[in-house]
Amino acid sequence: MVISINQIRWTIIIGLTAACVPNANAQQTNYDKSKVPKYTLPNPLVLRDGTKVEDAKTWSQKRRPEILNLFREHVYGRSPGRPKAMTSVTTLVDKEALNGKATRKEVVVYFTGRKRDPNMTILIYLPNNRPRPVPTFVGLNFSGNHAVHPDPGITLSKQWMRNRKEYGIVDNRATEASRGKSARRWPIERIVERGYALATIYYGDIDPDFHDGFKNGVHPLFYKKGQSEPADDEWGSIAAWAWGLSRALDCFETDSDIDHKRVAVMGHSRLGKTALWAGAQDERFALVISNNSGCGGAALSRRRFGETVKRINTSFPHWFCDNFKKYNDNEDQLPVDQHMLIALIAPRPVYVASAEQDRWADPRGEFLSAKGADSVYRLLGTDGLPADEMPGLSQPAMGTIAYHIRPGRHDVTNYDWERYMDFAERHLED
Ligand code: GTR
Repeated sequence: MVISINQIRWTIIIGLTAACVPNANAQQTNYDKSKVPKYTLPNPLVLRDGTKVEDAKTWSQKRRPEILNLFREHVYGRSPGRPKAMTSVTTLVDKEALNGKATRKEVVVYFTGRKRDPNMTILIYLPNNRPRPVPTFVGLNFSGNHAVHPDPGITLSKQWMRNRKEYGIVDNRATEASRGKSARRWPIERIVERGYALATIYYGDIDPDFHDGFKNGVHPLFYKKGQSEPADDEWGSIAAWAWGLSRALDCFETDSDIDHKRVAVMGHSRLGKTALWAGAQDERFALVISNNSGCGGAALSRRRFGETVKRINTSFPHWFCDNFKKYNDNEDQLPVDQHMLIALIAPRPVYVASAEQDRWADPRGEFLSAKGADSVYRLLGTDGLPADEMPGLSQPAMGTIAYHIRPGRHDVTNYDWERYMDFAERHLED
């Protein structure tokens, strides 16, 4: 083989570039706690005009709507409500799923009532050992409903999915080999054994997770005449996913199997950000769980530790509303920080969970944010977060706000789920 000088030159250049990129990124990402800048968080209990919030009425009538509006305007964007023509159809019921321990259902939701428009399929497992209606965990999934359990009765998703060989996803579509590939993150047998139902939806049914200028997914269903993408203060993908969760709750209200007053919304990572925003806006969610949600989720933006506002807006320009980009490298100007997102959930129970190795999501920032909502929870007569300092590994602090950090990486583990069910038992059982 003859190698030309030019080939050698290019190899060196490519090699150097590859070697430099991770270093450049490493320099931009701060993982040093001594380099966290000094910052002042906005006080959730002071109105924008400087008035102190000293009672529950001022919180719920003035400050809560004010904060909600700020998050809509500057962070996630405004979303539409429930479409009038929305319909749902139960397409499948198997009372003998999981060896007779559960009933499996699938409900297809037609957002506009028209079959050709985007629609979502809710997969539901109900415990057979508990009288209905049952309290329910609802959460979006990353890889399709068929991936949460090897159960061959689950309908295989036909939606676009990011290619992933090890998940059996070929040409952006799931295959039979995709079944059960994320079952590790969804301990369905344990959930039904502990007496809860699980409802889950593929998030790509609502909006496929890539930046296409909002041509696919639910956004175009709501464009005004002549509009081709959301305005600066209108919903990005996270808000659309959260909107889908609220539409699932609309369906639960008419489903006699599900206790719609006892629905816990749970999500991991970008879907943890989504669960928080869904729970913050929609007070019908009785309990909210953020698993390793990080930047734009539970973690405080002002700490700029791990993933930053600029970084997330650059890697995922479609997740937040366009106004959020104004805060790239400019976090101190944000009229909110993420502790106020958690405060919006008050006085309903909220669980924030971190993982030790998940520094990208800033575990300490997640804890401080949960703690930062404590004053609102206490004003509303609850016990808030019973921890002044960050608890040690696997030592959950559980009040009406709960927090834990467990060993290991960015993931959802059985440990996480068991704690969420302990928390639900504490708050959702009579
Ligand atoms: C990462 C992103 C995080 C988190 C994560 C995920 O790439 O930077 O904010 O959302 O993806 O959702 O898995």
